Amino acid sequence: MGAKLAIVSDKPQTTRTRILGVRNYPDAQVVFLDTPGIHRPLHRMNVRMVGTAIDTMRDVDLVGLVVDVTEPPGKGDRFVIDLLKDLKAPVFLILNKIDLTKKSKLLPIMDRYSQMGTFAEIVPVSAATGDNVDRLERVILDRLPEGERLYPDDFLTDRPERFFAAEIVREKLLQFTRAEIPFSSAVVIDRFEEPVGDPPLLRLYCTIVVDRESQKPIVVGKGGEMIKRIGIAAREELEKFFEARVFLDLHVRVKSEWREDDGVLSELGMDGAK
Ligand SMILES: Nc1nc2c(ncn2[C@@H]2O[C@H](COP(=O)(O)OP(=O)(O)OP(=O)(O)O)[C@@H](O)[C@H]2O)c(=O)[nH]1
Ligand SMILES: [Mg+2]
Repeated sequence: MGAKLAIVSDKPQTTRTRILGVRNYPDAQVVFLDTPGIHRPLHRMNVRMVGTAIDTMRDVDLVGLVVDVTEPPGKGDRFVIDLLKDLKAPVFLILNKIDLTKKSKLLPIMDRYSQMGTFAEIVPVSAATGDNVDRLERVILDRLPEGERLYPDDFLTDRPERFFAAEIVREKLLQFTRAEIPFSSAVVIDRFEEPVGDPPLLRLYCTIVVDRESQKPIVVGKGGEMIKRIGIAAREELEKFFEARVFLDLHVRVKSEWREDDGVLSELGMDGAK
């Protein structure tokens, strides 16, 4: 997209909502929709996440299934590929992380996937290095239906600024914590004060929500060490994203069973199946 719209982490189920990004080409416009991954839902939150993914794939002109080329296809992949069989839209298989694998390993992997389903294209890429991403873009453009552009030229995303602010804080929380914390926490923006002054200063008041009392001291850390670390890393990235100085106020609050709470989930932008 030319901008970072989706946070990244080494833990599964990082993306919780549908994120729209628009990319313009000289003679085309592509609206990319990133969704949560399809997984076995253990909480109401995860039911909504999977619902978002399934709704989105029924709604688009083309589906890109992104898989990790370093892991052999398993039961989960088979489940998703079977779901995709009912779609009218063409499905591309995107074999990601080719920077981590030998070229000679690619063909056998492609074969295995081809036996599991029908793909309009199979495209190996590296999201990390950008290798072959231009080819992926070209084959996407080749398959898209003709039509008017859906968004103005300067439109980048449908998500508001406070969504990205919360996601950037959550990315650092995911980066520095382990075990159950990444899965059982969320970030809420309590107040977002537009940048004022010269140089501009953005004031952000955030709450990190955890599921249980015992998780609070983990996120706060000894003598507040952990929350400070999260705050420093988040502020650095927020300043780049918003091109402003940032004042960041972080709190931790326990809200038990928040992943089962429809009100909280909607507030967090997890609409689920509509
Ligand atoms: N080496 C390598 N690592 C990558 C590549 N693409 C993604 N990763 C890593 O893979 C991990 C997962 O990346 P995400 O962007 O969070 O993956 P996702 O598919 O969006 O996953 P969820 O949002 O959790 O459903 C992160 O640690 C990334 O740094 C790649 O091309 N090469
Ligand atoms: Mg993601």
